[in-house]
Order: sequence, then structure tokens, then C-alpha cells
Amino acid sequence: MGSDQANQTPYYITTPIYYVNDRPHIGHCYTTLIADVAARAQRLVGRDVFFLTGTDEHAEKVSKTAAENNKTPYEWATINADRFKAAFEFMNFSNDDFVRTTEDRHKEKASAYIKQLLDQGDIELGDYEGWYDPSQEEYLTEMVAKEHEYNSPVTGKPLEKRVEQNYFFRLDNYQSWLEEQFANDAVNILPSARKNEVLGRLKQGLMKVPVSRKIKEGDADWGIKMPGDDSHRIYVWIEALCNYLTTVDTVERNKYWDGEVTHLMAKDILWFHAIIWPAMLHALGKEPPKTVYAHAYWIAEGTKMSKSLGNFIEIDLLQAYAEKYSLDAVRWFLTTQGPLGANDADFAHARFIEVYNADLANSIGNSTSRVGNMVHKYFDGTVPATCNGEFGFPDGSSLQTALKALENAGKAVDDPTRTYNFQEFINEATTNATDALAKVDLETMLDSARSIVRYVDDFISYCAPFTLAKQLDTLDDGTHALQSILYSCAEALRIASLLLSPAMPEKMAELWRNWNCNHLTDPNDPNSPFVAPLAELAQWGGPHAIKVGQTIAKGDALFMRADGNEPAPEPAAV
Ligand code: ME8
Repeated sequence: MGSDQANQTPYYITTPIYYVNDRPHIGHCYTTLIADVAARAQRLVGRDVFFLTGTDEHAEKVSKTAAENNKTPYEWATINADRFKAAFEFMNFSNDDFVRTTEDRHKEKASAYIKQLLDQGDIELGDYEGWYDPSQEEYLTEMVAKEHEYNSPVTGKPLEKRVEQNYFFRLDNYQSWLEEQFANDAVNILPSARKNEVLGRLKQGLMKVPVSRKIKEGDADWGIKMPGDDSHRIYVWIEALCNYLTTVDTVERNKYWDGEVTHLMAKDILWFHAIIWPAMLHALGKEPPKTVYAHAYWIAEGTKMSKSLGNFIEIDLLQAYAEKYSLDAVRWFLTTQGPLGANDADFAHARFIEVYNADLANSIGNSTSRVGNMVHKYFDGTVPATCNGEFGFPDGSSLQTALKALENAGKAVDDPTRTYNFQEFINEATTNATDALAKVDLETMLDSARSIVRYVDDFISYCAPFTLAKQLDTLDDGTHALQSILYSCAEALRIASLLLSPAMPEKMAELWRNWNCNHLTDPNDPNSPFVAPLAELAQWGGPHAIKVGQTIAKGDALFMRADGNEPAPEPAAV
């Protein structure tokens, strides 16, 4: 970590709250997974984190599907909210709360915010005639509607012309304030391609936005009434956005809103989060979020996922993959191959196998079992000696002894002047990981961890400790060289495993159990807190380093190689 001091600002990360008209799919799991990985990584660097997810229940499409399924809206919402909760538990998400917008704690505060905006004149009554997208529950401007030939930009379904008396939020009053926030980076929209889109649309000018719907005869009794006017309901989007605040608007949790706030979502709903929500917050006298991060979409085997094609990757397929390859392999694949940047990502079986073998079985899995096996073979499973992690020319250190062994064995060494400085390499990797984390760049963060594993692999191929081991009798200082080489590999892999743990908490806890690294966290509970911030945990030879005499159980390989010729897992028949 760049500085020894952990960032003391509390960190608050949210996912969208998901509609409960249907069951969860890969998209919902993905956003919540990257929030989980970011939350775990922030906890690892020592920050006080609050991670929120939940469900958006007062939508018209929820009451409609409920009726189709002969349930009341609340019964249907509960069935699906429970499916989301179960899916997120299965994925081992470490959310600190799960909010349902039908809960009183949300409804009461959301009403109070809207009332405040009404009382202040930020919300007013007016006439509205415009295009409504029933599939997204969203009003669109004439320009956007026209651009998409009066079909939904998201689902392609026809838009409806709606004329109604409505309450409006005076978003137009916040144009220049919003421009300032983006100009100063007070609100960061990421990735940058998305920021440009938002700024482009902002330039066209803001209009007041409808925040209510008139209740019609035959409407389900569903949603929150407009304060002071029972003939209107608060428009579901406006109410839903409030969840981010309602859930932490308590004496104990206020510190999270006052800390650093990151909202995650996909690009479909960026406008609400980047424009409407910050303006509402400002009107309420609250700080806007620091980061609004909108990723792209998952598609399935090259094709956009849709209801009509019936090709949604649902949680049961992810469960089938987890059963075969482990949950952490699924988490790893989704996190590193997902649409975190501006481009969509494809869930394809062949790619899954490729990534699994390259990144997991042949990388961290192979390195840890190789090092564990050598410690067993040569030192009866007990780590023999510490070392400062510096190997090289010309100080005649361990590396030279290893190279001598290779020479004796008649093996050529491509570059006998190479040096390895584990401490320096690891410090740089952990600093890069932390810097990337601040930008929610999880791929770079995890790649820093992988770079340590590659460094270890490269070091082992270069100095061939197995060749050295065969010549201990004939070399001066051979045993000491072998000890320092193996210590350095084990210690470097310990540090890499810390950086990998936000994505793969269970597998890394398994490694810590095997290697007796009980001093990092409670290895019997993959979700237990770390005993110190990463800056301290990752110190080479520091208080949490592998110790002399520490036993390393061989254990099973963390990831068995996958056979790409085997058929792809399929969800269990329901
Ligand atoms: O929009 N790829 O809820 P929602 C990646 N309730 N992520 C995807 C995805 C895909 N193909 N499909 C969906 C709503 N997502 C509102 C939000 S927030 C105040 C209210 C994820 O159930 C992604 O995070 O339609 C997207 O933004 C979200 O699900 C939409 O979920």
C-alpha cells in the first residue's frame, strides 16, 4: 500500500435495487459481485465499509406479474425478494444490509424526502404530455423517443403517449450545479466513455422530470402515496433512488453517507444515478455520490439476453458451474471477464474453461501446490528459514548457488545476471492494486495479484530449486539457498493470496488453513475480518509473515485442471 496509513474515510458501496417481477439472473449477480469484491478489497485495506443491495418492489410490472401469477403484489414481491436473497447468499456476497422498498424504514423516509422537496418548491404540480416506456417504467424526452422510433431504447417495445397531471421535480434548476460537479470531478462518472455520454446529453439541457403517477381506477394498491395528495403515487424510480439514503439515514449509519459513496449499476440506468439522483440529493442538502460507475452488459454465447429468446443466464446455471468448478472459480470468471469497462462481455463455456485453466489451475493453484510440495519434500513440511527476498548478482547470494546447481546439472541459464527483489516487486504490486481499487478497476487490482504469482513461477523456473535439491551435498551453502528460495516463494504467494481473496474468499481461506496462516484472519470463516490493514498484512517479513517453523500442509490442489472436452454444466432440471 502506498502509505502505511489506511484511508480512514468510511466507504459506502451500493448496487441498484432490483425489480422483483422475476428471478435473478447473471446481470444482477454480476453487479452485486463486483460490489462485493470492491467491498471486500476496501475492508482488506482497512476501511470501514458498508455494502448495500436490495430490491425495488413498487413497480407496475411487479403488480402486473403478480396478477398473472395469482398473487398479491406483496406476495409476489416477497417470493422474488427471497430468490434474490438466496442467490446472493449462494454467491457469498458480504452485503451489510438488504433493503426492500416495501419496508417501513424505507417508505417512511422516502416520503419524508419527497415532502421536503415539495415544501421547498423543488417539486411542483403541472401538466405532462410525453412518451412513457412501460417496460422500463421511465418517461423519455421527445428526442430520445424519436431517436428510437418511439420504441423503448432498452427493450424495443413500443412507447406509450401519456397525458397526465403530475408532480415534477425542477431538475432544470440544477443544470449549472451539475455541470460544476462533473467539471471539478466532485462526482466521478466512470468509465470515461460513459461520462462523455452523460455530458453530451446534459448539454442538450435539462427539463423538469415527473415524480408521480396519477392513480387510476383499477390500479393495484401498490406504491407510496404522494405526501399530501392521495390521488398520486410517487413514481417508482424517484422512490427507488431514495433507498441509498433511507437505509443509512440513521444515527449509527450516517457516517457512511458522509464518507465516500460509490454507486454501481449498468449503463441502462446511468442517467438516473448521474443526473437525477445527485440533483435530488443537493436539493435535500446532502452531498452527492463521489463515484457513479456504470458497467456494460453480459451477453450469452454471443447473443443479447432477452426474455423472448429465453437465453438468460440464471442463477441455476451459475450454481451448476460452481458445483463443478467451485464457486470462487465462477466469481473469478465473472469478475475478471465481465463487462466492467465500456464493452459488453460474453459468457461462453469455452472461454470459462480457458480462463479457469490459465488463471486458476495453472497459476495460483499450481504455484501453491508446487511450493507446498517442495517444502514437504525437502523440509518435512516446515518452513525452514526467513529471508529478505533479495536474490541476485553479484552478492553471491542464494540465486548464485541455485545457478551453480543448474550449471552442474548441465543446464544452460539464459541470463546469469538476472536479479529478483521480492520485496520491491510486491510493494509495487500492492500499491498498484490499491490505486486501481480507488477507481473500481478490479481487473487491474486482481492482475497485480496475478503478477506476483507469475513472478514466483518465473523465479522457480529460473533457479530450479528441484535441481538444487539434488546437489545439496556438493554445493557450499546449498541448503541455505534452497531454504531462502522456498521461503520467498511461500511468502510471496501468501501476499498474492491476500490480494486475490476479495474475489476468491473461500479458496484463499482454504490456502490459509493449509498453510497455517491463522494470523491473517480466522481461516475457518472465509468472511471473518482481517486482523490488520493490508499495509501491515502484506509486509514482507512483517508481523504477519510466514514464520520459521510454520508448517505447510500439502492439501488438495486449490483448482484441478478442467477438461475442455467435457460437456458444459447445465442447470439442474426444476
Ligand atoms: O433497473 N449485464 O432494476 P433491474 C449486466 N429497479 N448487468 C445487468 C444486465 C446484463 N445483461 N441486466 C441487468 C432496475 N443488469 C431498477 C433500479 S436503482 C435505484 C433501481 C443489472 O432489475 C445491472 O446492474 O432492471 C442493471 O443496472 C440492473 O441489473 C437493472 O436491474
